[in-house]
Amino acid sequence: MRWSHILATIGLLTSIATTSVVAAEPSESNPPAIIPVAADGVQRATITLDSYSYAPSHIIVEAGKPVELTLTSVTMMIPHNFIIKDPAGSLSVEQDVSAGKTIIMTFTPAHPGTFPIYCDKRLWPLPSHRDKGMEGKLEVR
Ligand SMILES: [Cu+2]
Repeated sequence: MRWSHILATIGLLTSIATTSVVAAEPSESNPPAIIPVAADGVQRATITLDSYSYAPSHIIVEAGKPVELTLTSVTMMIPHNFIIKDPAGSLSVEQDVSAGKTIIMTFTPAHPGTFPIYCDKRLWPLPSHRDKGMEGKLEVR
């Protein structure tokens, strides 16, 4: 009797866990952030780096105007970086962000497109931070 009750409880907990995972999957953890163009023509945004995420993880900017990102790490120990690479070569950004530091960086995306943002740090032989979910995307319109 008791054993069957325990099994039923485990089954219930498992179904709750499964449900929450499924519910979280279809949408991104953060909605896309449309970065406004300031009066001086600069598109400014703040991105928080944690282990292992960027927030917001999906940012939308306009082509041909400078983007100024404030990268704030909220980790205690783990260093991260912020990489954007266009395989076609129109965009190449790479910035280290040490634990607990804030760094301001600027770049100007020349062409529209959607480019991956990721952290390629890894403690060998563990998976890279990107493999642990530390990635996002830059959408240039
Ligand atoms: Cu990282």
